[in-house]
Amino acid sequence: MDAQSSTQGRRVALITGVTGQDGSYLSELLLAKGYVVHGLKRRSSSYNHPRLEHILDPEYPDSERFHLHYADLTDFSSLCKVLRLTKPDEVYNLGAQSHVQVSFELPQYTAEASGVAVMHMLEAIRTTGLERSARFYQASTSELYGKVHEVPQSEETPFHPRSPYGVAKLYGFWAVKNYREAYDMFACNGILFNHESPRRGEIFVTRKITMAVAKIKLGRQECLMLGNLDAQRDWGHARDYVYCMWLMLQQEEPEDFVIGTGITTTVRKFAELAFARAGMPIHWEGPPGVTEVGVVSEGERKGQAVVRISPKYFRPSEVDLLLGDPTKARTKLGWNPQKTSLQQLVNEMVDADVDMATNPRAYLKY
Ligand code: NDP
Ligand code: GDR
Repeated sequence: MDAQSSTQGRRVALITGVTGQDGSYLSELLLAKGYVVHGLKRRSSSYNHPRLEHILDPEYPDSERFHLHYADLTDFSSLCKVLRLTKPDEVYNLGAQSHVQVSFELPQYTAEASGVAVMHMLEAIRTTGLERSARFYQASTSELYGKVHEVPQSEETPFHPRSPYGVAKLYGFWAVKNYREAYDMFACNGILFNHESPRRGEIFVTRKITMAVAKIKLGRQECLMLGNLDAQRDWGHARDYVYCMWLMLQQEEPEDFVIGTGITTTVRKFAELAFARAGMPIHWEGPPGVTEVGVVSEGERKGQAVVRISPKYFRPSEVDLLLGDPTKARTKLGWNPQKTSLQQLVNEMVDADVDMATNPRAYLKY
């Protein structure tokens, strides 16, 4: 396909990580805005883009403007090839090994896919001669703050990452700043706090909880195992956050922005809200010394959902408290940090998971 000849004057976007949670929402947003959207997909031995299935359906109104290309962030030549073919006006670098706990198991790969790959993308843009025309968004993260030095966390708060993932993302953050300063590229970091949705990956804590709510309610799962219940996160909705990514690339000058709701909640509270949505009180269980409650008999916990604390899910070093200060995004971008409340997010995720657990094709709706 000659990608350029089919743009018909439309703006062109390239999304790495298009098969992920954010990639799917961003694709919908950009297609609705009239863009031609190109996405990178990795080769996999099995079908790996269920979050895009509805967009790939020829019945989807903008399907003909959506294109997938094989590439990998760790393969520089594949990035140059896709950039040369598509000549994007906007590049959204969302691809990463994005799981914090997994990054302790795969530190080197995480460094490459979530850190050095940012340099690959920036350098590939220069190599293909797009550095004056293409605007670049980097998916930076509140994990950069890591160990708590100040709350709420703003664009001025110092970084202290607490995982190989955070360290890799720190490299990417500074690569973006450096290319902006050195080559005058339009490159921005969005420092995004946690954002969730029914499309969230299944091993992140919110989705793990809401899927368990659905399965326990339907009698298909006995209990939910969790790690640190006291961690506090600033959770927003992914759909609201991808809009902010787009806004950042529409500004006159490239700048970095913190994106969060300004409200923080414990993992424990999220679980309570999720099980309450399905009408189930929680019975907390855990090894003595780890929680206040020991394991009890089935009779004692009748009618309650069992949530068991397991040290298996504790991290070698934890990020205890994240709370974003979205003042700059609110004032400069006109972005509304509280468009979706936590209760609305929990309700949407639980309801979707109950629906999907009973109807296997229901995922196409979410
Ligand atoms: P997901 O884990 O849902 O998606 C990650 C995407 O990256 C997937 O499309 C994945 O492909 C792709 N990917 C992974 N490794 C490679 C590689 N080597 N080459 C090409 N693509 C690769 O993440 P989210 O959508 O939740 O997050 C998007 C980005 O934002 C990530 O960079 C994440 O680190 C960052 N971020 C996320 C936050 C959140 O709360 N969601 C908060 C702050 C930052 P595949 O489907 O094949 O695995
Ligand atoms: P996080 O998200 O590490 O903040 O990274 P995750 O949902 O994995 O963990 C949030 C908090 O919950 C605690 N926790 C558990 N976590 C998981 N995954 N599974 C459990 O069973 C469990 N029990 C308790 C964790 O210890 C942690 O404190 C996400 C990712 O999307 C990153 O890519 C992104 O950069 C940051 O958010 C902002």
